[in-house]
Amino acid sequence: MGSDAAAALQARRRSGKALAALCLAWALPLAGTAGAAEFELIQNPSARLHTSLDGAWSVIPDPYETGYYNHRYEERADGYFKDARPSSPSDLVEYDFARSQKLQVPGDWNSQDERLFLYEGTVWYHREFEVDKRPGRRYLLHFGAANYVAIAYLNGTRLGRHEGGFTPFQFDVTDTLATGRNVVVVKVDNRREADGVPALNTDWWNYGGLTRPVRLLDLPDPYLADYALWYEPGEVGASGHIRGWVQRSGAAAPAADSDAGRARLAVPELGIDLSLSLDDAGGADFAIPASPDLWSPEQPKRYEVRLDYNGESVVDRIGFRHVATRGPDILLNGKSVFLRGISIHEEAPDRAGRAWSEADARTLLGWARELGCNFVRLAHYPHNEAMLRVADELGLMVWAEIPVYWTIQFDNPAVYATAERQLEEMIRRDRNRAAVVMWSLANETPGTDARLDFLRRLAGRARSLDPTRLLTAASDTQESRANLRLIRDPVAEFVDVIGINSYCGWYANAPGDCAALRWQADAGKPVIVSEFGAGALQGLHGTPDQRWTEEYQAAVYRSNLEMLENMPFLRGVSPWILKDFRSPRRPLPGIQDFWNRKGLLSETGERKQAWYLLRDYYANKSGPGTR
Ligand code: GCB
Repeated sequence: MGSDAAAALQARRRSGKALAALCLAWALPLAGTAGAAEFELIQNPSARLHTSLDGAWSVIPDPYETGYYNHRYEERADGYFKDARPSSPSDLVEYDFARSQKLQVPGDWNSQDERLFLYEGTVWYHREFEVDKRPGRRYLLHFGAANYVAIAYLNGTRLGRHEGGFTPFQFDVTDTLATGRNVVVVKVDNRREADGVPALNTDWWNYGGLTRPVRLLDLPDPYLADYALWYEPGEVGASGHIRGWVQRSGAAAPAADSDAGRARLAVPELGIDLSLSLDDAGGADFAIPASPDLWSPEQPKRYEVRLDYNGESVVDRIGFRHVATRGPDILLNGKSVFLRGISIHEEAPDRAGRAWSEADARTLLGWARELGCNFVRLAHYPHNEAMLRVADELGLMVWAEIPVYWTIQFDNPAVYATAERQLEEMIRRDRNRAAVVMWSLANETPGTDARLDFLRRLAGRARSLDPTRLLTAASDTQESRANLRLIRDPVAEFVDVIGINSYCGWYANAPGDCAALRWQADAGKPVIVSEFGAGALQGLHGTPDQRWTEEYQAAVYRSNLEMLENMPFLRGVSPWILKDFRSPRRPLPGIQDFWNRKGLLSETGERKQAWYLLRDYYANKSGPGTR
């Protein structure tokens, strides 16, 4: 979304808020004040008419960038690997996608070909598809994610470039698409760069490729580009409202006599059926008095929401709930909750590589439920959309985050722009998911002024895009004085919930020391221990002071869980981590073998002793509003 569009949305929200008090009849839609340009991300792409481009793609790994640069290493004007074919027997074309190796999309390349296991660089993806192009329609080529930089071409035309490995992007290909055979080529480059987000150093595998679904969307013109619905409680004794807005595509207003001037919103179970009149900029706001059954972990109620616009019907399932803080409390639907969580990386539960499917999400989040969780921290980047939708369904509150991780270049404006864009793409994709209760801006970032300015700006942007959720960041900035730990990160000034990563018993202190630690927090805001943990090789046994044994890990859990009782302001915990995950930082032979072993489960899902300790702790932590 361009800044005009964002400003328009904010303006619409402001106008909507002012008018909400006046809007007593649910049938009265609020007029917008938008001046929105075309949106860059379509809402709910899988619910649209589309052709899936998932399956086998031809690939050419290209470590020397032969397909992109000439021998002087300048960008080629035309891009070489665009599906050239020799036109005569004497022609020289030194590649042939048709006879090249195949990889599955969605999927990372590292886990599909041993030779690409540690590969970081460019892989060219190629696929042909047939289309029966219909006049008057708009076509979007939509990518769930590509790690890290993707440059896409359709039928030889460069569509554009996207940076950021975990968020969706799209290109309007209405003019480039042909009837009949089409060729899409995507250059995906997963090299880590000092000015990337994340930058050079992380503690997870740098899986490259087209890691999430690819779709060709077939849409009316204009189409319903975006929408948001959320619940706002009323004053005591008064009914709440379902609030929201819709936005069509296209800058120009459609002809006055066309159908495209109105949209219809229906939530049948709530008796809502509303005709919305779009303003000149294509938007409309609404505030509908309503008393839905509110979404919660105990009752993850979702309503079918149908939006009809210009001949298209988009169906979503949306939960309504409200989240806020009051002093050190996190309030869900007005009641204090304790977040019984676990951190999760986006790795497949039953095979190597990145998770992407609904089945993956069901297994991973099913494990979280078995552990007794009502909360998951989806670390350290936006996970695939299925994770959010399944969390909605299962009643798991979500901490969603962007990969502003460790030492990125906080003083580089281009890096800020990249981070902000990833934040925007995450929020735009997931803001209709009741499960998401907080957006996280960063993980363990060093305490400099540049970092503070950077995160403050990000917080402002997040709030302007979504004023309905909490903001957090995981920090490790704690002062230690003997057994006292002071939570003193200045980000507390502009986040709602303070995340603290603490590795007592693993990187510092002996396991038995943790229970004696005392904690002090001055901000008067809720605190979540967003990480603690220890490594263990599943099946390796010994004494509690022997590193890597299940007993050592269990000892760390035992004393940390006891320590949590010394934190009166604590409102949640998400230990590190559900399952062992791949990391190049973890080479110890026979133990790690490039796995971070802090999982409560092995990489194949076998439980370690600490799993049972955490499960029992959560089982005994009574009720949702525990504290
Ligand atoms: C941390 C990081 C996480 C690491 C973990 C570890 O503090 O936030 O990304 O994987 O520690 O295992 O060291």
